[in-house]
Amino acid sequence: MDKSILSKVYNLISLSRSMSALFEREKTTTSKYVHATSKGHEIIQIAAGIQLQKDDFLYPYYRDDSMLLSIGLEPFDLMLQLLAKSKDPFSGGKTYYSHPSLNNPELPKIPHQSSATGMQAIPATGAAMGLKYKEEVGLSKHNEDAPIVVCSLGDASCTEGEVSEAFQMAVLKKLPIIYLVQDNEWDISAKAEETRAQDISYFAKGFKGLKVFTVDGTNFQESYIALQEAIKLDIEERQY
Ligand SMILES: Cc1ncc(C[n+]2csc(CCOP(=O)(O)OP(=O)(O)O)c2C)c(N)n1
Ligand SMILES: [Mg+2]
Repeated sequence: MDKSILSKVYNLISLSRSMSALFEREKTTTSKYVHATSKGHEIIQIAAGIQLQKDDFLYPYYRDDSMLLSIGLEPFDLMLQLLAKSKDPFSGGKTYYSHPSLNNPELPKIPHQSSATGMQAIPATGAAMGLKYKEEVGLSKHNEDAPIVVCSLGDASCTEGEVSEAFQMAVLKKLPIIYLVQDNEWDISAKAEETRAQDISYFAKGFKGLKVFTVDGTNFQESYIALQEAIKLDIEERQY
């Protein structure tokens, strides 16, 4: 793998991990309220974020700090939101920490986030439907850089009904969307055995036509290659 990619990734991981350490420091005066960092999830998030283009749509969830850094946001941007400052690039300090929304011409687009877990699945699928429609009616061109949607989810949020509805529609309409599920086997205070009868890879395979990749999200090469393939598939499969 290209050494410049690996060195960029290493820097992003170190940056993200040091931000988590700072935010979680016991005596810190910066953040006393609840927020989840991306600790332990850095690699899969960065493998996804560095492959996104400016016209793609991203639906991250509250744990996706590393993904936000890897699409080009600065630690300062995330800190402005953490401290609810008016110059926060997401919502001018109006939304909860790590509930990003972004309309920067140079970065992937992030529609506004809800705090209810899994709620991003249906709007994200709708955005994919919109991308497909624009190509079908000639409002945008289909080429190898055609935009896609990435919807990031936690494992427990996938036990919710709306995620099933989103999967159903994505395969029925052959939509350009990747559901990136980060499985840490936890749902705040409940373990995987308490929240689900099977893991999400097994569950997702029940949706005929949904291509499922299962990777070790702490292995960069494996994560990067699977996402690269998923992005390529999404673009290739939508030939109208
Ligand atoms: C609909 C809904 N139910 C419950 C909550 C409370 N809640 C916030 S985070 C969370 C755990 C989600 O776990 P998972 O999706 O696996 O994400 P993780 O934090 O483990 O990455 C819960 C239950 C919520 N925000 N929304
Ligand atoms: Mg979880």
